[in-house]
Amino acid sequence: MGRFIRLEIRKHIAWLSIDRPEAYNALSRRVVDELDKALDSAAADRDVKVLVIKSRKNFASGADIREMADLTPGEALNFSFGSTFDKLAGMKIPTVAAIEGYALGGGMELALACDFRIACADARMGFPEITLGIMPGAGGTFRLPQLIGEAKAKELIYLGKQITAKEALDIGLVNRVESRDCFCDAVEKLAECLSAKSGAALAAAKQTIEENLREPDPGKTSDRERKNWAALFAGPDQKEGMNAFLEKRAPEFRY
Ligand code: CO8
Repeated sequence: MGRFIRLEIRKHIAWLSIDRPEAYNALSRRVVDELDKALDSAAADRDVKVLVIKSRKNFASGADIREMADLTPGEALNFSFGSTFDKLAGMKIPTVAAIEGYALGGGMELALACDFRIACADARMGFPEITLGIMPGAGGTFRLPQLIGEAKAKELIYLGKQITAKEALDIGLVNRVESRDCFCDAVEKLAECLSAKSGAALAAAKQTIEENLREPDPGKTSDRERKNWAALFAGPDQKEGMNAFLEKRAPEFRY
């Protein structure tokens, strides 16, 4: 896919990995541009039902500080990764961040833009931006409080300290923590489990959850849910899922 991003598609799962180990996978402009293109490729592939973002050793140590050090405000605006991370968050398929090692700053914001975060027991997470005289700028100020609540989000962002995988699990920042020995298998199992589900139902559930979080007007949320729920009865997966139950067999969903 590029020098720093690899995209491999196996059994309906797109495995997107960041490969810049010498800088602990720091997110340079080029890394993010390659990531953006890889997201487009995965989204355009009708065969892909799940996207996993992974890395070797470290998930991502944040935006590249060397590249940011001398930016003017205008240049900083152009450097921002927000639109790529919004693209990731807006993908129709379920997305998983497989976090090992450091996930800091922009690296953590990348993980926040995914639906699931599964962490290796040795992972270290945090938002150290404040220690650099800046703040999160690619989703951290809204995705983090939405996920873990305002008080904990402010604590992480204001203090900038790193937390362990166990602490991240306790505050709901990650869905699961796995030992190093089980980590890869657990990620693969989760991705396979998601890929066997109805893609249409997953996409509808994801879209409804996202829209209802963005626009939590009580009048609209339940209306939207009802309509999106009913629309699923037009597709083959609902018939297959229900008939499979009645015929006491496993469903075989098409996309
Ligand atoms: N940027 C650039 N280089 C980095 C980064 C980074 N974020 N992180 C690590 N590196 C490089 C180091 O410079 C070093 O390179 P070299 O060997 O050439 O000196 C190499 O990776 C290894 O790093 P260390 O020697 O520091 O290794 P340690 O094991 O001692 O520490 C840490 C590892 C804890 C990850 C440490 O490197 C560190 O604290 N890194 C910085 C983490 C950080 O502050 N991240 C936040 C950056 S700001 C941000 O992400 C803002 C997001 C806003 C997004 C919106 C627009 C972009």
